[in-house]
Amino acid sequence: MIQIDHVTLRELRIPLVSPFTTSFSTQTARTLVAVEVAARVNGAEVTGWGECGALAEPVYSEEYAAGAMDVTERFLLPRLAAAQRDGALTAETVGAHLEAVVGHRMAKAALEAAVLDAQLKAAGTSFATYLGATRDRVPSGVSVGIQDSIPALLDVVRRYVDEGYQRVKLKIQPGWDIEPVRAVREAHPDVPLQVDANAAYTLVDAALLRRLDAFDLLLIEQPLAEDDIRQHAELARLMSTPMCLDESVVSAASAADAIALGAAAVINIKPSRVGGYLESVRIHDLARAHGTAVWCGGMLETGLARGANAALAALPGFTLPGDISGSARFYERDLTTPFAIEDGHIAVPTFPGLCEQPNADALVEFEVGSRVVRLA
Ligand code: OSB
Ligand code: MG
Repeated sequence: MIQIDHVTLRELRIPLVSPFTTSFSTQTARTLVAVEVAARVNGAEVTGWGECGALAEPVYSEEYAAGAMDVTERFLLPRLAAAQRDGALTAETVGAHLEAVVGHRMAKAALEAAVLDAQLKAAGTSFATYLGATRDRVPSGVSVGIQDSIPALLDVVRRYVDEGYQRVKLKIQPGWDIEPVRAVREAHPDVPLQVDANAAYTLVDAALLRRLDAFDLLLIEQPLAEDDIRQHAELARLMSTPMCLDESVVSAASAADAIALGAAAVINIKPSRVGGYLESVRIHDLARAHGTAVWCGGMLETGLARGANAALAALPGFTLPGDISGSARFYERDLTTPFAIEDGHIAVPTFPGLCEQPNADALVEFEVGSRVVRLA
């Protein structure tokens, strides 16, 4: 059982090494909320950390960083305070205590991660051990944003392939699809390649999207809107490229629907999007039972969550390389010891909990605001 004394919510703004452009935005910095939980576990004082996946603006999903901070303070933390007054709080019950609040999965995920981190640090247990991870390193994939030109794209992809990345994911959108994918495939005939549209197309584009079948892609990720699970199933029947869902899968329940409808041959499990690591494990288990491949997606995680994603991706059902690149792909300075890609892989952390204690100077450098909420 855990007893939280107070929670510090920090809004951080961390510059990116290069702009990251998707069909929904161009980011030059990662704005995120870091959750620090100061607690007692079996009498010992511990600090746990969680990172909220929400971006600065509600353009990937409906959540956004300032909103996550607000809902956490106003509606999530009071529920955890009530739960611990009843003496019933553990990381495993955080999800149930927050269930009455609709949505806000990224805010819930960050809080659950921070409580779980505190609990595992108190026990001296690594996240990989807690999860039952079966590998000590995971293959590293890279997500490549939309570029200004095809030569610029080829330069960027060449650099990542030379760094050892095991698969390349290209962001696509209408007007930046067939030709960039063709150019990368011609330059790298053997590289494992996939595309991500972030919901930029409609079923009317089916004939265009079918042309991607010529490029031997591992999968196409989320071509249609978040709500269009049934339409993804229709599109999947029209294409030979395996259909993968990201935005549409927000829970184990929606994953079950997507699998049953034939909308997802593959699922991108992004812990923040689905409400946390524990729901991620449930989706992994469900997908594995159905023979549906999964891989671990990302939200430009800092060191507060990158290693935890690697531990999750070390479960046996994660059969495709994830968007778990080295810290240097996004950040010149990370909040923790940076994760480095070695021989195309990221090592699964062995330290207790989900992350290292963040560097205090880095927190100061990147902080744009903070709030302390007392629970005890
Ligand atoms: O769709 O997977 C996505 C980043 C922000 C929002 C959505 C997505 C992404 C990425 C980057 O593709 C994944 C990463 O390396 O963190
Ligand atoms: Mg995606």
